[in-house]
Amino acid sequence: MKIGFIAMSGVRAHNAELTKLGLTLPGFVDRNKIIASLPSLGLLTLAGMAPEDFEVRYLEVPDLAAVRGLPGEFDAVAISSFSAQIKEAYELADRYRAAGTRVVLGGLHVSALPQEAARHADAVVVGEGEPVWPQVLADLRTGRLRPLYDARGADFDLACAPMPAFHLLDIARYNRLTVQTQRGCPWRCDFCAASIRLSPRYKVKPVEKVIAEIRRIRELWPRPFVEFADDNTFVNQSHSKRLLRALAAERVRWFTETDVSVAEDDELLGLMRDAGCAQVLIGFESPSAPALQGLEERKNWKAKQLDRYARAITRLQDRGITVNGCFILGLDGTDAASFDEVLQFVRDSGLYEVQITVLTPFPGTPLYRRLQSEGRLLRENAWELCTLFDVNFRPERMSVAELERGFRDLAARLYSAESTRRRRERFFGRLRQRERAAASYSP
Ligand code: B12
Repeated sequence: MKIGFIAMSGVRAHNAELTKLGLTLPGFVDRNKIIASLPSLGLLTLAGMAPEDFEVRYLEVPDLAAVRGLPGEFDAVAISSFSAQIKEAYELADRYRAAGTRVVLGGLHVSALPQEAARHADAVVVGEGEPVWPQVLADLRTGRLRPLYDARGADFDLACAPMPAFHLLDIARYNRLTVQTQRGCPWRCDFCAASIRLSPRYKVKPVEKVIAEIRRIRELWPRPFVEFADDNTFVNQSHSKRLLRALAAERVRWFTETDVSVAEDDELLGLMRDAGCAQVLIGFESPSAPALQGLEERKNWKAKQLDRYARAITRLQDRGITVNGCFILGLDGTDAASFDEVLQFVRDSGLYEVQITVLTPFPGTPLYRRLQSEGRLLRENAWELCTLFDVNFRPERMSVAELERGFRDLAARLYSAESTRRRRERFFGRLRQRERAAASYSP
């Protein structure tokens, strides 16, 4: 049986003006070029589980409008997409079903809205794919696919994680590859649409498995740059230290997502540097206290971290690890002054890299339900606006137009060639200074 694993891999912003801005600003282009070329780790993982008598192929569809008919012929296809491109995924699924190919849909969006997805699929997978995928394959073989495979509650043990089928990739097309070291997050931020929606419990992949994946990648690509497809890597500190010690021996450079607490532990920071950490992405969300209030629903954790932000950035960057600070515009409690506040914080803190996004009500999140119940969604089911750059809600203390304009202007100021150069120079200047000071210090 021939199975096609198809990743919808396009989309930056729905709004043409924003897309143009994204394509012309230097700081923006750098990050966009990097991340736009990541493969779907979810599909590669499932492809890695297929028994040998299945013929498997991986392909990406960045823009369905550019594809006439079908992108490839298969007995069955497994299609993965996030919300922003889900309507294209549904259209592709419809085309395949019309041609007699069986269609399986899964992923974050489909898990949030399985009934919507079921209108376009022979089978829908809800939750983590691994616990139910062997059954899906068995049922495909016997021609008795069930409409729904629900993995919620299965709580997949990452000690059983399969090796992703990296060999299916045309490696030359990518500038990074992803490896996942953990799923879930201890925090419950109301806007979060990442893996806590599939796997609420924080869990880690055994160190040996992570290293095995990196080694497999290195067989295909001797000096890769690895992006950990994690939500919050260093929560379990003793595990993190073991992972970092093992990574140090692999001599790879890598990027990951974590929270601000990482900067509290000197030993951890030293290990991160020695293990090849190039950059960490941290969701600061806002430099203003009212905006952080209530964002994290379990312990109001985010609101309690604001005082640590500047120090955390300095402590990480002083070890040569750049920080990519993320800020959300349009949060409740913020008004038109918030754009300047972000700009000021970025300048004062010396952040090397910055990412701004618009508050986005993704389906399946508490934020979505809240905005819906408050009548603040601009359009229902407008999933194509789930890009993190398009506005689809009524902000609390500014108009939609103010948010859109403020976001565009802030992007222009943050990502101009001049601002980007200044941030880089400041980081490298300080690093050189510290290296000189360390070299001249003789105890
Ligand atoms: C790497 C990444 C990318 C890569 C790779 C995307 C890809 N094709 O997989 C790139 C850079 C291309 C990308 C693009 C975008 N991304 Co992105 N990305 C991530 C990131 C960092 C990791 C995702 C990952 O690899 N997870 C690990 C894998 C193993 O998990 P998984 O994909 O969920 O797969 C599991 C299950 O979902 C399931 N499964 C998945 N697909 C399928 C399919 C079938 C058939 C089955 C059975 C099961 C199944 O099985 C898998 C194993 O359990 C997350 C943030 C995060 N930290 O998680 C954001 C994230 C997924 N991205 C997000 C967004 C918004 C985008 C963009 C819209 C950005 C933009 N403006 O262009 C685009 C959308 C692309 C699209 N086609 O819709 C949001 C999505 C939220 C949502 N619900 O839609 C996230 C959560 C980030 C956030 N800030 O909220 N992204």
